[in-house]
Amino acid sequence: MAAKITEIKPLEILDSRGNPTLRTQVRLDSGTTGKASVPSGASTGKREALELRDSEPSRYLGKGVRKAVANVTDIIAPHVIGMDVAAQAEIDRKMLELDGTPSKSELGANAILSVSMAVAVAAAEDQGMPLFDYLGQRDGYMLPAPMCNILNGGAHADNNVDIQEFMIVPTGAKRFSEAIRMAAEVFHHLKQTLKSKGYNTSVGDEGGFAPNLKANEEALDVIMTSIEKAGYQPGKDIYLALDVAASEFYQDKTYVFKKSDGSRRDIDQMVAFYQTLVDAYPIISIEDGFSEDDWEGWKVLTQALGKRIQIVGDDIFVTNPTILKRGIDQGIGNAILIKLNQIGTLSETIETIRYAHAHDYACVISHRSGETSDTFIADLSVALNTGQIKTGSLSRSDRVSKYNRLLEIEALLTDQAHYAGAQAFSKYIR
Ligand code: 2PG
Ligand code: MG
Repeated sequence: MAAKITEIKPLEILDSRGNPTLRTQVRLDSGTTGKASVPSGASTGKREALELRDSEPSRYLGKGVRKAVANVTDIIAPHVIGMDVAAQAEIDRKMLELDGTPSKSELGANAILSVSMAVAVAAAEDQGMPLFDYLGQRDGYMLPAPMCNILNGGAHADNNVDIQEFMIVPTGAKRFSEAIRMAAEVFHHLKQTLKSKGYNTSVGDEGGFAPNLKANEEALDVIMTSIEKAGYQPGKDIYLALDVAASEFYQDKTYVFKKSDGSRRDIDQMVAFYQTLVDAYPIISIEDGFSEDDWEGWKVLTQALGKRIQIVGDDIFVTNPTILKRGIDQGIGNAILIKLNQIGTLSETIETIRYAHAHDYACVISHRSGETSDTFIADLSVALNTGQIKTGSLSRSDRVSKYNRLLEIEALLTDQAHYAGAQAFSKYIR
């Protein structure tokens, strides 16, 4: 018989940007405990579940989460204490009921998610199972291909680069540990390449470098050079991926490269811009190439490039099964970014992943730009066999903690740990 929940204790802690967030601990009658911390985004989608903040200007510039903490203690805990810890779906449903809003604005998605995740962690611990195995319950796991964001721009960096994330994907590795080594080597070579050009090598929110560059394309050039210097072949050993986060610079139905040269592009010009990039560089994935409010642009992009590359919806789908369904029906994208805190419970996150997979949409499990050392998403990516994870650069503990957890899982699984690598992108590798 599974253990019962006896105590739920939330705590206001700091995330990697120095903003408050929640860490919640769940205790069971067996004595076992489980903890989980909630991340926080900067380039958030409008339709994300609500992150409840106190808006008290004198505390943490209004970003405190004491209300969310109180909602866990005063509203969620009294109803969830006594429940069977293995009843994840029931517990999540109970919290949704207590909240009663579509956007989780009553209790806060941060409050709800901290409990939802901590319950799973405690349940796995109680059964003496690694979290991925408890969530996955299957034979045969796949280690995801990491999408490593080694150059930061957009809302994650104080530089003149409009595109938010420039990622490398070591598809040519044989094992996950080899993929991480290759990515880390490129990261170090990138530092030298930037230095040799007289550029700044301080890092942005996700641990990638954040230099001022001559143009967005120069980011791709310095990364290509660094891949080669590290001894790898771009477009064979390592591919490139972008998160444009275009919602951030969508103004009056056009896309304005406001951080660099101020140039404006309409839908056709944006598609042409991406086409040029995909022709010139080994790009296999573009996320949020168009705004969350520009479904027409998304359609045009999917028609133009959807057979050649992965087109990932983040802000547009916000991990929401209902919005994803609408997107799939309209032929928008061919993959979805998965962020637990965009939707606010583990059960709904898993529902979205299952729905995507059933419709042949790939899923990329993702961190947020504001993170903690929590490694839940590493286990989730293995449990659901998504084959892809995006969790930042090869520096800063908030980013590498997830990679390190995946290295641990690989070691734990020994020879059963199949690395997704090229297989995850087999439709697009040319
Ligand atoms: C994104 C994420 C993570 P943020 O846009 O994909 O990289 O950024 O958490 O700021 O939304
Ligand atoms: Mg994104």
